[in-house]
Amino acid sequence: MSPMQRRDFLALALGGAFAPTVLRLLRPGSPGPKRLLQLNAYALDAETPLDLLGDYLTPNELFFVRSHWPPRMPDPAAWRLVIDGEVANPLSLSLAELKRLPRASATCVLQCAGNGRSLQSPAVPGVQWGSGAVGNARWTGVKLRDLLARAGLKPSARHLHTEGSDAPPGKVPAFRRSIELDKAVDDVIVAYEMNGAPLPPLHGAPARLVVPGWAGDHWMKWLTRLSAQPEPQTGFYMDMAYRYPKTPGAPGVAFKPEDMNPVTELLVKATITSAPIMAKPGSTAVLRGFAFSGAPDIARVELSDDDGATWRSAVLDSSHQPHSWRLWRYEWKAARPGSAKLVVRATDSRGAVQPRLPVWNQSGYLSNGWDSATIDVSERATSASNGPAGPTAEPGSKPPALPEGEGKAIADRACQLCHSGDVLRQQRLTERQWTASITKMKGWGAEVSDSEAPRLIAYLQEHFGSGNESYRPLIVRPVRK
Ligand SMILES: Nc1nc2c(c(=O)[nH]1)N[C@H]1C(S)=C(S)[C@@H](COP(=O)(O)O)O[C@H]1N2
Ligand SMILES: [Mo]
Repeated sequence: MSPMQRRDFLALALGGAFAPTVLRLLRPGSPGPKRLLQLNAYALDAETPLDLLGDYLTPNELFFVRSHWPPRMPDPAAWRLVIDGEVANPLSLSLAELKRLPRASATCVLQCAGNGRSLQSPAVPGVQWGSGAVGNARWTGVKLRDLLARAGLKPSARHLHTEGSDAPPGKVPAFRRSIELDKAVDDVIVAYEMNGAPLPPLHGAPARLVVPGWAGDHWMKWLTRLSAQPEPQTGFYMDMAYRYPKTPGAPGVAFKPEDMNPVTELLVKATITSAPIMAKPGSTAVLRGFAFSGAPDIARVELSDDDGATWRSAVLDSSHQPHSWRLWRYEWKAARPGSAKLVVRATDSRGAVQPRLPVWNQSGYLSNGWDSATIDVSERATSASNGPAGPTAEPGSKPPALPEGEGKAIADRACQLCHSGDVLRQQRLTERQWTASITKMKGWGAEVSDSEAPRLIAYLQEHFGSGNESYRPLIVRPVRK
């Protein structure tokens, strides 16, 4: 359990009014309610509670959602996928035509580059994902290699520019991306099915890219165009965003774009999905989780109860495909009474070892520090296990308003063009970070006059400054099949 989730759990467990709910959730074998934790009402950002990520395949209705802005979902009957650029025969395919081409499947992990952002220290701006912006699914569609062969790829093509049907509000730059052609023709799929069902609208229907081993920003949803080009795509979402330090620096010191490389492969990472919170001395505690990497497989998952001095291997599940996750299971012998902290790390099939701390970067990408669980060893232990993180509100309830204050009206008007107030409520930023964010957002169309800016920044800094511990994902998104 991450520190944030543990805090949530403790807040839940200690809140008297919620005690009956907590007891119900903690009853051994109780599956608990199944729902996503919504971090942003619009554009929708919702993560999966870790206790629901215990299966090899993540069910579609529990799969995390991350969209930059409200989708414009294509009408499947009118939809076409255009393939053009450096090709001899440009194509325009209907969904029926796409489905007539040879089928290909892959079971692999989709993880948002920002998963685990809330664990970066010092805090960074953005949707404060816990550890659940990740899932493993079976994707089916057509190999990109086959499509490009049909289109007659020219040797001048080096990069594949990708576009979806969604468009940003205001002056926000479009989410345009590109992928190196070597990767595109290796194992990328244009997928129209997810876990055997038609690709759900929130996940990119009628078709999306599946880029095994690479972070979610490459997995274009609501795909409309693939264009083979000699050069990579340019613009904010290539040149500024989705970049990761070439070499680690001092935490809190922003990197220049040229000191970073584009985010491509995922980093090796193990996550705990279930662990007891108490155990009797002499008993055996079972911990479970998943592990994945940008490498095709995980070689080892190890746990330590002495802060990394000694490690013992977990048992890896046999279910596996290249770039899917490995479920793991570990039995820990509870010895002395007291509080024990177990940490977990994974090693991938290329020998990369998960680090104790993630590499700090100003966007909080690819956070992969050791996960941990704390077990209280006591004669009085019952068989409680870690329940789901959050929520503290009933499904369907409205997000709370922003706190009263001089700048509230400005925040209500200017910030919520692109995202709900939830995103403000979860930040923990310094005045400097708020100032930089407001400058960026003004460039993107947020209407903040020069006289309003200082009042807005003071308001945000007062309520959502570093040290803001008030945020919890409060809104539960009911699951619809
Ligand atoms: N068209 C489009 N595709 C997109 C996005 C988007 O905002 N628009 N978000 C990307 C990001 S950042 C991620 S992490 C994944 C999330 O996919 P999911 O919502 O199916 O989990 O979609 C990617 N594809
Ligand atoms: Mo993402």
